[in-house]
Parts: sequence; C-alpha cells; structure tokens
Amino acid sequence: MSVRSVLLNRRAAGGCCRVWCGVPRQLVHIRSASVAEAGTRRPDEEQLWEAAGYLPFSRAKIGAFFQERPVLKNPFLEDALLRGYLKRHMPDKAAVSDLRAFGERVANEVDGWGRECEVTAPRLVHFDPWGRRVDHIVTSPAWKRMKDLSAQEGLVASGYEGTFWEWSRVYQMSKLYLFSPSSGLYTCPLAMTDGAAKVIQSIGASWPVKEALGRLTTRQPERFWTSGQWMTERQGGSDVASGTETVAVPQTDGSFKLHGFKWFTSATDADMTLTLARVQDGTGATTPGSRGLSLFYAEVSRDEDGRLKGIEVQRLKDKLGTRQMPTAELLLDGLPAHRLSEEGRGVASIANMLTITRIHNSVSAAAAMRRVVQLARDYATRRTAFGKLLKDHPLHIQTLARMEVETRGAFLLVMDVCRLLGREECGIATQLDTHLLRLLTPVVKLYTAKQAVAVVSEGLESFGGQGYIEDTGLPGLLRDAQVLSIWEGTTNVLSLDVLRCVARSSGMVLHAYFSHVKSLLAGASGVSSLAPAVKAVDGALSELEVFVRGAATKAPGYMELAARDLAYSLARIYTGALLIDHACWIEASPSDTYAALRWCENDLCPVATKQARGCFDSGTPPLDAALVFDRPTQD
Ligand code: UCC
Repeated sequence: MSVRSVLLNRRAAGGCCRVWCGVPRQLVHIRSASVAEAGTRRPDEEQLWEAAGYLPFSRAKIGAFFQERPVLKNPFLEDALLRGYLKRHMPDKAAVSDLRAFGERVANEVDGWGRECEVTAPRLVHFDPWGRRVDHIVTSPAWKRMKDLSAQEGLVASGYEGTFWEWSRVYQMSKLYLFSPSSGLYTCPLAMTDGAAKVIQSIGASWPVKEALGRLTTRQPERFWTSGQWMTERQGGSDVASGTETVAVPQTDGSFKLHGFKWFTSATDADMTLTLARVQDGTGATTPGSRGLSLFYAEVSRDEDGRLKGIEVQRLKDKLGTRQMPTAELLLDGLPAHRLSEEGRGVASIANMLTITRIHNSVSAAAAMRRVVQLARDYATRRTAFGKLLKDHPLHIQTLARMEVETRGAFLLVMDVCRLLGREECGIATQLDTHLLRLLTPVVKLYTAKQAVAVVSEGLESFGGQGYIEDTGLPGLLRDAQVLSIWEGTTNVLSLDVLRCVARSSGMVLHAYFSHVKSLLAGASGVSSLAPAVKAVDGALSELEVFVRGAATKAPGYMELAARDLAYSLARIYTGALLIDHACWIEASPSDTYAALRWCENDLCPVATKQARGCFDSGTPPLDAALVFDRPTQD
C-alpha cells in the first residue's frame, strides 16, 4: 500500500490531527530511527515525508505548473507600424536610435517604476508633528524619478527644440507613446506642462512667466518644472464658463490674489499652474459667463514655515484609476497670481492648452491599446489551452487581429494630428492644415478614448482570469483607460466642440476635411488590393457630404442630436483614408493592406446610417426621455 493510500484510508477511518495522527506507521518508525542515526537515514526520511506531503515546514504543495507571464519587450522594436511610419516620414537615424534606446529603457527600467507608482499611491499629510498645517503631498520615489527622466529624455522639451523641424511633434509624441503605459501616469503632468508651455509661448509672456517657460521646456532635471491646469470647480468641469466662481483680486503692484475652490486639480504636486478666475472690479463685482473669465499664472510655493502660500489642500481624490497621481481639491486663499490673458479672454487663451492636452490624451489612448495588444500577443505564445497554444486558436487570433486593426487606426489618426501640429508650429501649415488640426483635435480625442476602453477591456479578456488580477498590472490599464474619455472634455462636450468649430469656420474645416480625404484616396486609385477599402471610404465620404449639405436646412437641435455620430463618422472615414494611404507606401507590408481592408468593413458613416433610421428627428428626444425615465406603472 502506498504512503498516500495509507493516509487516505486513515482519514477515511476518522483519522484526526492533520500532521501527526495521520502519519503512516513506517514514517513514525523511520523518524525514531533517524533521530538515533542522524545523518545516515535522513535523506530517506525526507523523501518519504515529502511523498506523504507531511515534511514539516515544507512549502505547500500546489502543483508543479506555473504559467509564464506575458513579457514586456522593447515597445519600439515590437511595433511594426510605428517603425514603418517613422521610416516613411522621418527616417532620421538619430531619432530612430533614440527611440530604440528609450524603448529598451521603458521595458527594463521605467515599467518597474510605473508599478511602484501604482502600488505606492500618493498621500496627503495635513499637519506636521507639532500641529502646523503643511499640506504635503507625499509621492513615491518612483514618481520623482519619472520627473527627472522626463526632463532628461526631453519628453516636453523635444516638442520645443525643433530638432526634427516639422516632425518634432511626431518624434516627441512617439516617445510619449512608448512611455505612457509604463509612466505611472506621469504623462498627465507632462501633458499639462506641455500645454502650459504652449500657452505661455503663444502669448509671448514677460518675466516671471517667461522664466517659467524655460523651466517647463528644459532638459535639466534640477530646473525642470511641471504645470497644473486648474479648471474644474464644483459647479463646472465641462461648463467652465458658468461654473467658475474663483475671483481675482487686483493688487497695487499689478498682480492678483486668487480666492476660490478648485474641485479637480490633477498632478497637484506641480510647481506652477494655469487657472481661470474672474477679475473683481473696485466694488468687488465680476462679469458672469465666458466673457468674465481671464487666464492666470500662479506658482506653487511655500513660506519659511513650510506652508503653501495661498493654498490649502482640502483632500486627495479617491479615484477609479490614475491612482498613481495625486488629484486634489484646493482652496485658493489669496494665491498670488499674474494675469496672462487679456481680461475676459480666459477660455480662448486656455484653448491652446486644451489642444495640446487633448492630443496627449489621444497619444495615451493609442499607447494603452498598443500595450495591451503587445502583451496579449506575447501571452498567446506562452499560454496553452485545449491542447495548443493560444496563438494556434484561430478565434483567439481573430480577436487579437481586430484589436490590432483598432490600434493601427488610432495610431495613424493620432500621428496625423501630431504631424499637423508640427507643421503649424513650424509656420509651414497651409490653411487646409490649420482647419484640419482644429477639426481633428476633438475628433481624435473623443474617438481614441472610446477605442482605448474597448480594446483594453477586450485585451484583459485574452488573459482569462489573470486579466482581472490586480498584481499582474493588467487591470490598472483598464482603470486608467477609463479616464481618457472623461478628462479634457467628455465625448459629448467634444462632439459639441466639433459643431462649434464647424460653425465658427463657416464650414471651412469640413471643406478641408473632404478635400484631404479625397486626395488620400486619389493616391490609392489603381491599387487593386485596396479597391474594396477605397470604395468603402469613398462611399462613406459621399454619404457624409450628403448629410452635411442637408444639415443646414434642419431644425435647431437636429445637429446637436447628430453631433456624436457625426464625430464618429469623421474619425472612421479619416482613419480609413490614412490606413489606405499607409498601405500604398512602397514599403508597406501585406498586413498594412489587410488592416486597411478590415477597418473599412465597419460602418464608416454612422451619422448617415442613423439619419436614415430617423434617430435625430424631432420626435426622438421625447421618446429618448420617456425611455430613460421609464418607471413601473402603479398597480
Ligand atoms: O482639468 C482637467 C483635468 C486635468 C488633467 C489633464 C491631464 C491630461 C492628460 C492626458 C494624458 C494622459 S479636466 C478639465 C476638463 N474640462 C475641459 O476640458 C473643458 C471642457 N469644456 C469645454 O471644452 C467647453 O466647450 C468650453 C469650456 C471650451 C466652452 O466654453 P465657452 O466659454 O462656452 O466657449 P465659447 O464661448 O464657445 O468659446 C470661447 C472662445 C471662442 O473664441 P473666440 O471668442 O475668439 O471666438 C472659441 O472659439 O474659446 C474658443 N474655443 C476654442 N478655441 C473654445 N474651445 C476651443 C477649442 N477647443 N479650440 C480653440
């Protein structure tokens, strides 16, 4: 009888105490013998005890199989589309070798810091041990290393150095794209820092704000500053114009003191901030609405007692994701500030910042998709189910391929907006470029954010239950993706921004859009392998033109209902054209063609599809409302 069956029999017979009472007789015998003959019999004893599963202090037996984890490899080397795109548009050896080296650093060094930021969340210390109010936001050492790294690697600076001329933004954003999923959300302060630098640069500010610009765009870690963007108050994160209560009290030296309450201030450990407030006149009155808002610059500093000057940190936010980064509620209690914009031009002046942060948001969205696809792809080569590796299950690979198509589309859309930004900043943008940049900025932000949530969620599923386990680091990708559609303008707010820019440009942004998409398609005429894709985009573009032409005659409110689907249509058609264009490149791969074909199988013009179903007709809102507020009828 085996040791195991002896044990089982004894248990079945009511054997009690797990270790000693259930020990088989031969073991007890050997044990006494081995005490006497220590050193000679022990190995046998251990084998028997081990076989019985009762070696004292042995590790628990939990089976011999351990799944290999997905491995993060150099994200630059792993990304065929990024490398192809750069080879096509900016084949600069210095840029490529920098990105390759940075990719290595991300995989081997930075990704670990990112995890550290996640598990060592920031905390707020209100008082020092002697009761003085200090309001210290304590962040992890890894978060601080991210700041130094950001300066050294020029993650903001490279957007301003002009090293790669019109491609400088593409280069900078490619680097951020590699960095983002490993950054512990440090991309958030960098987005706002970049946005603040852009605003200050475009306003042409003088001292002390000019000095700040140097700090925001330096590569020297000891000089480097990050900026906040304090826009949201209790009454308004979207409706900034009527929700901003903060007042600016003029001082005799021309500066101001701000009093108000900022409800969401992200990356609150920043060194400075841009914020909105209403200037008080001599009687203490302010102008309501958008025309009462001005843009202010303020430094976050401490007095000799270590107290924040003019700020109290009320509390840190308890968030679904982005936990690596401190987000706080701030009481502004006489914060010294300088007015940056003309009085009443606050929203228009901060718009430059919004453009930059929305582009950063889109880069992070594409990067999150790329990261989950890379990990899922690697895992598919390590995980076996139903007798074969996941990579050999066609349905699994089909799912990953669909994620890849979404990721490629998002990447090309994001990079095209970066290209346009670079052209504008170099002063070589045509009017068409400028119009496209204005139109596509809200479009790329809203569309890629939605894609990111969907693709990352799908990606987690490809790890089975492990995708739901916190310390794999995978759920954090989804939690962090969820913010992308919320901050910097929700999907609906941005859809309305699309309408705003169409109206303000008297439709010129759409003219630019149609003519650019047509020119991209013209480049693909005669490429037979792409013919179905070209036909699909061409057809969708015609539908969109018909919709836009008819829109002018519709009742007020019609376009508001259509805004979201219009924005989606703009995104899908443009992305289709970009995928086709990339697949026409002489060095394009068969996968580039396949991705274009697959993308174009989608409904590229949902606004036309839904219009045909009457979704925007005047009868719809009451029905929508009745459905939303549907209640059980009383018995
Ligand atoms: O603060 C937040 C969290 C920070 C964290 C950021 C991290 C990012 C990290 C990413 C990487 C991971 S979230 C704050 C969220 N809030 C928003 O984003 C604001 C959302 N609301 C809007 O966008 C609204 O549409 C407003 C505030 C812009 C609407 O304000 P108004 O006053 O009603 O707008 P108006 O009157 O239509 O426009 C005022 C002026 C006009 O210029 P003028 O007067 O010259 O005609 C507009 O053309 O502003 C101009 N304007 C714009 N210009 C308005 N929007 C834009 C725009 N997008 N681009 C250019």
